[in-house]
Amino acid sequence: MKIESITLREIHMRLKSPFETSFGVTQNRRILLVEVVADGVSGWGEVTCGEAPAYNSETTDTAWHVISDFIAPRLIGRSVASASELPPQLSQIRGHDMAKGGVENAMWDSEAQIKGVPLSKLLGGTLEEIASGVSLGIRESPDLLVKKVEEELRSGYQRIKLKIKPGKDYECVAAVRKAFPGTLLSVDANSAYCLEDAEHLKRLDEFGLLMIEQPLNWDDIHAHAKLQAQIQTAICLDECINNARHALTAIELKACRIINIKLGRVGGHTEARRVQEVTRLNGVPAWCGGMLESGIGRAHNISMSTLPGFTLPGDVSASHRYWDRWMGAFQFLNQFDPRF
Ligand code: OSB
Ligand code: MG
Repeated sequence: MKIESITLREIHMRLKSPFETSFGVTQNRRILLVEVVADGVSGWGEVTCGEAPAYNSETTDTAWHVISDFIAPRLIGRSVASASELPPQLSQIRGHDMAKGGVENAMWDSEAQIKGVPLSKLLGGTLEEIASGVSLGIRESPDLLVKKVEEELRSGYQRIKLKIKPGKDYECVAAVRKAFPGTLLSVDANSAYCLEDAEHLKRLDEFGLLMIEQPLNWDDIHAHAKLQAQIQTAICLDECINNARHALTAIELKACRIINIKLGRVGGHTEARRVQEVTRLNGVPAWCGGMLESGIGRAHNISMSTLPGFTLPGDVSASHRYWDRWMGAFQFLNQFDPRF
């Protein structure tokens, strides 16, 4: 398959309502879509970084720069037998995994179309149905949160994840747990705590949570190992895991008992599949994380979630929870909207 062209497009979409995490509030998204044409066939991918370097170090602008100036020039004109050959070609570019992932995943889409097989099957997916959870941003009050959880459970979601931060943790979780004693419930701190908070985090043990996601520093596997030894709730690592080596390190150090796999964070389908293999071979449950993607990123996430290692419900909730179809189109055409 000859890579003929790579086109980057920035689209602006406004979330139906603000999404608050411990690192900030997101309302207006600047998303990069990647179109790769190989053998005349167009494939699409999405770069999943945020607008600011708050979740990890990448941003919409760093991805634009790295794809335009380093990734695309290395790939255009090359021939590959599979999209899985792209990562070695990009290994001299350190980091920028979300930028790389957006391009690689577009190539996987081209390959699936050229070979006439669904992407999920091309990746080696075996599941015919996947379970879906939802991620709920931080709310004003525990009451509002409970109302929201009720609504999502009525829609059929199989796991509820609550974003937490210091001051918005114990009472919120207590209220939800009291209202829904049997629900599969987890929390995500996005690195809002430090090891000295271990006693405080231990208080969450009483709620029988499925997991606490990334409580400590975004790049500190060792500290999570120390915390996991002190709390009963399973730690799930998100930000800390950028590749299969990190996953193995975290498992061997007992820094977590569950792993969240995000396609962008690990640099695309090829590495995501390896991370999934490491978790599966070590008996560690994995699930697919989300990054408030548009439908293109979400479609890739869903294909990935059919691999056999994905044993827990993922953050693959419906696009209509975040996006209004008409608003999206409007923003796309109005690049000079003052809100951006
Ligand atoms: O940590 O999982 C996260 C959104 C933005 C940045 C980080 C995270 C999230 C989510 C959203 O939890 C999940 C989704 O896309 O539905
Ligand atoms: Mg997370």
